Amino acid sequence: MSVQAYDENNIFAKILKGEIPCHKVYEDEHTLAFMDVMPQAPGHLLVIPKTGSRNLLDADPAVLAHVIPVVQKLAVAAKDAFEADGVFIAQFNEPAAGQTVFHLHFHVIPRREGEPLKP
Ligand code: D5M
Repeated sequence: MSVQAYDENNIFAKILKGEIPCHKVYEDEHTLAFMDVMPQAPGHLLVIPKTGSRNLLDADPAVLAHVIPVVQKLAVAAKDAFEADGVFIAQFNEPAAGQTVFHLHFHVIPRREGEPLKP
């Protein structure tokens, strides 16, 4: 299976380079998290590695080892901060699966009982 080459000019790469702004909520040596500009529910944030991979299919497992604990930490924090009942974690790979920005990212979406996701 082959995955297309990483495009250094994707929008999240530009956020990492400081070329466009973001509403940052967390940063460490390997990871950045910021609010999604098209939130599907209050508190919807994105967690990305600082190294470039197109998606999960070409990601280095060593990078994932840094990113996944941050996803967990921010899921707990967002659930508390937004007084949610649960947290939806989503991650899309390639256009056929709904991916629109081609830098690996994890959606962290606090969910409340009975509250539908916005499209
Ligand atoms: O969805 C990509 C997600 O990235 C989508 O929820 C919108 C969000 N997005 C796009 N541009 C920005 C900027 N500049 N800041 C914050 N969030 C952004 P996917 O379908 O998973 O590829």
